[in-house]
Amino acid sequence: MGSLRLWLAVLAGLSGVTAQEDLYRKVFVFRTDPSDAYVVLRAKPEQPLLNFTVCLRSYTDLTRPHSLFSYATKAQDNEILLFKPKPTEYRFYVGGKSVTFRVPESRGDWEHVCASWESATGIAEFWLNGKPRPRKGLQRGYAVGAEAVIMLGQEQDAFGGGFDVYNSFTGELADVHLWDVGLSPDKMRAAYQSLRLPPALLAWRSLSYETKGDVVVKPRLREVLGR
Ligand SMILES: *[C@@H]1O[C@H](CO)[C@@H](O)[C@H](O)[C@H]1NC(C)=O
Ligand SMILES: [Ca+2]
Repeated sequence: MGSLRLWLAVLAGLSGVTAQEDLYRKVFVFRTDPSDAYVVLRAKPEQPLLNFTVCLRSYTDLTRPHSLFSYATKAQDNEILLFKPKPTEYRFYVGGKSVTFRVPESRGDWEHVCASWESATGIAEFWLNGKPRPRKGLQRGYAVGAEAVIMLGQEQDAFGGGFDVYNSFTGELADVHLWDVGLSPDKMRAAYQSLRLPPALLAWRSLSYETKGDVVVKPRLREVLGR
């Protein structure tokens, strides 16, 4: 483990082993297809979210539907969901309603996405590889529940469960962040470029997580920006 800052804790409510770790230059590898593996991320917003931004980077050759980020509350399993139903579409859910962002088919490289939402206007932004797609709107006036199970690898159809393995993620995930603000365009680009970022509810450089099943943390094989 060397310099790895890792400690273990058993959390009340969910039996299992949790790590808090700086995952700089590391990835989660979900090895099987379909997969029953998942990673639970620990973050507890102190109050309902009226603004948020979620960003992550993925590397996969899946063409079937798959979940990238699943944030479920007891009242709504699709409270926040980033889902890729097919190679040319991302679907972004807030409070169970969704908007679709069409994207060019990936050239088989890492893809960086950020999705943000603002309650006051209902404006949803979707950034792909540091560039915004045309903005859309949903759930104006809504508040995202703070008590949530946040998960990578599976799409929740119930609070912490209800998985369909044919919506699971297979491949590599990295640079996962969640902020309780809408990031400015500069910060959206900074996230894509892996530059310095504002303090976050979930940050890749100090991620509290618990893995279940066939998912492992590995060093990156190369720089994600293709340099
Ligand atoms: C949400 O964002 C809007 C627009 O930036 C801002 O006016 C508002 O104060 C923010 N609300 C919260 C609770 O952060
Ligand atoms: Ca669901």
